[in-house]
Amino acid sequence: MTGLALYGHAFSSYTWKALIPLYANGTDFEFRDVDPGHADGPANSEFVQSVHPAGKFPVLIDGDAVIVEATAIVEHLQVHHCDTAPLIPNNSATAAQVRMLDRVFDNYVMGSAQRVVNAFIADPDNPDPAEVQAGKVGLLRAYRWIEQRFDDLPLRPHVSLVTCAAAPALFYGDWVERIPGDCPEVADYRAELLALPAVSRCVEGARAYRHYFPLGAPDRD
Ligand SMILES: N[C@@H](CCC(=O)N[C@@H](CS)C(=O)NCC(=O)O)C(=O)O
Repeated sequence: MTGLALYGHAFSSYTWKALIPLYANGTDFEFRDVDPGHADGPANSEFVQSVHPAGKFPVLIDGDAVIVEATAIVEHLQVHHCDTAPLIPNNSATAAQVRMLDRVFDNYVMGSAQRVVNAFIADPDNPDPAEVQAGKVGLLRAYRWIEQRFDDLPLRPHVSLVTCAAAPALFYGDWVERIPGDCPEVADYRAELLALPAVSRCVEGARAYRHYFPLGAPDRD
């Protein structure tokens, strides 16, 4: 046992972001489930509340170290637990671009999807139309930004920090607002990501929780 433990939920996009590098590197770790239906769920949630500045997951424990924020968890894994799959390129100019993409996927793909999801959580029968519209417009704008720059961006090789951010963001983003026909590279990239063993393991691990998706999960993927 390495002393590594990840607090999170199998359906949570940001938990996937931490699970993908752990799975890709075959890292030994304990998953501490925060689902209320899990025997330790309430205690695990309480722990997350006590250590995260906003009470959010994932949270990684590595011996005495507590690491919060999914990007920081990936960076920590790169430094301390990276074996076969390097997560941040050695070339510092490429690494800067990788970190830029990480922000784009978190803030403008996942962040836009989250606006719509949050509107449905707040009022499932009457979600705030302004929030739904803003989230969907934000998603389309982000998809097109990526599409237009596709060949110039370090989206590959897998599995990098970009893979960790892009896979959950495009998986759930597409459930909120489908990647449109004028973004074929982004649509193909999503399919490529979902076929990666570490990502597919997350998709399968989350399948039992699809009823949690506030907009209703589509019958695909
Ligand atoms: N910026 C955080 C976002 C984490 C986040 O939003 N986690 C969600 C699950 S995907 C969560 O904890 N939701 C429950 C809550 O906010 O109470 C990160 O990158 O780790």
